[in-house]
Amino acid sequence: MENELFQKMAQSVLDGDSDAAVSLAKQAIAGGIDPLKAITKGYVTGVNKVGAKGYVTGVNKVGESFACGQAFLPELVMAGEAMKAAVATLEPEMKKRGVQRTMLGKVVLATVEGDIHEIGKSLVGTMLSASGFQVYDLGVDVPAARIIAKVKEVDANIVGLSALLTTTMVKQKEVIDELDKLGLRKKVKVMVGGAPVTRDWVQKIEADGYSEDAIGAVGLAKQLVGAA
Ligand code: B1M
Repeated sequence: MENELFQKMAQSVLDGDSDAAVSLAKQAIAGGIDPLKAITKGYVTGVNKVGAKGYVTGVNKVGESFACGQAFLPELVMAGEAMKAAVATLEPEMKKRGVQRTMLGKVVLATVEGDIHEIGKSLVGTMLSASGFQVYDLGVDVPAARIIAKVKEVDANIVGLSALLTTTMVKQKEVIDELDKLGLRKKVKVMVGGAPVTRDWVQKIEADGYSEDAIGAVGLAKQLVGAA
C-alpha cells in the first residue's frame, strides 16, 4: 500500500505532473505516512516493487536520464517543479512532527552563488527548524558576501552551504575563506552538502562537516553545537 503510493509519487515526478505530486502528498499526510520517508522513498527514488533493490526512479531517474542525454532541460525543470510542489505540501506536516524544544542554535543556510538547486537545501532547512534550530534560509544563488553579512547580523553558530553542481562547489570554499579573513572561522561552524560533495572535498576545503541527507544534516548540526 505504502510502496504503491511511493511508486506513484516517483511516477508523478517522472511525468512532471505537479498536480498529481501534490495530491499524492495529501494522501500521504491523510494516511499518516512519515513525510520525509515519502520524499526520500517516493519522489526521490520510488520503489519498483516490494523488496526490489537498485531500481532508480523518481527525480533521481530524471537526473540520470538527463546526464546520459535521454531527457532534456524541460523534463528536468518539470520534474523539479513537481518535486518542489510535493515538498511544499509536506512541509507543514514535517514541521508539525518536529518536537519544539529549546533553541539549539542559529543556522544561516543557502545554496551557493551560481547554483539554483533549492529542493535539497530547503528540505535540510525544514528538518533543522523542525529539530529546534533557528534557520535563516537565504535561498539560492547567494553570493558569499550576503551569507557573511547574515552570519554577522544574526550572530549565527552554523553556516550551511548547499551545492549541486561541480562548478559551484568552489563557492563553498569561498565562504570559508571569507569567514577566515574576517576572523570568524573559529566561531562559526561550516557544514556543507549537495550531491557532488564528498568527504575528501570537505577535508580539502576544511569545512566542519557534511551530510548526505537531511536527517544526517540534523545530527551533524547538533554535533557542531555540542547538542548531540
Ligand atoms: Co540540475 N543538475 N541542473 N536542475 N538537477 C543535477 C544536480 C545533475 C546531477 C543532473 C545530471 O546531470 N545527472 C547535474 C549536475 C552535474 C554536475 O555538476 N555534476 C545538473 C545540471 C547539469 C543542471 C544544469 C546545468 C542543466 C542545464 O541548464 N544545462 C542546470 C544548472 C542551473 C544552476 O543551478 N545554475 C540545472 C537546473 C536544474 C533545474 C532548475 C531544472 C532543477 C532544480 C529545480 C529546483 O531546485 N527548484 C534541477 C534538478 C531537479 C536536478 C536533479 C534532477 C534533482 C535535484 C534534486 O532536487 N534532488 C539533479 C540530479 C540528482 O541530483 N539526482 C540535477 C532531490 C533533493 C531532495 O536532493 O538536492 O541532492 P538533493 O539534496 C539532498 C542531499 O544532497 C543533501 O540533503 C538533501 C536531502 O536529502 N543536501 C544537503 C543538499 N544540500 C545539503 C546541505 C547540507 C547537508 C545536506 O548542509 C548544509
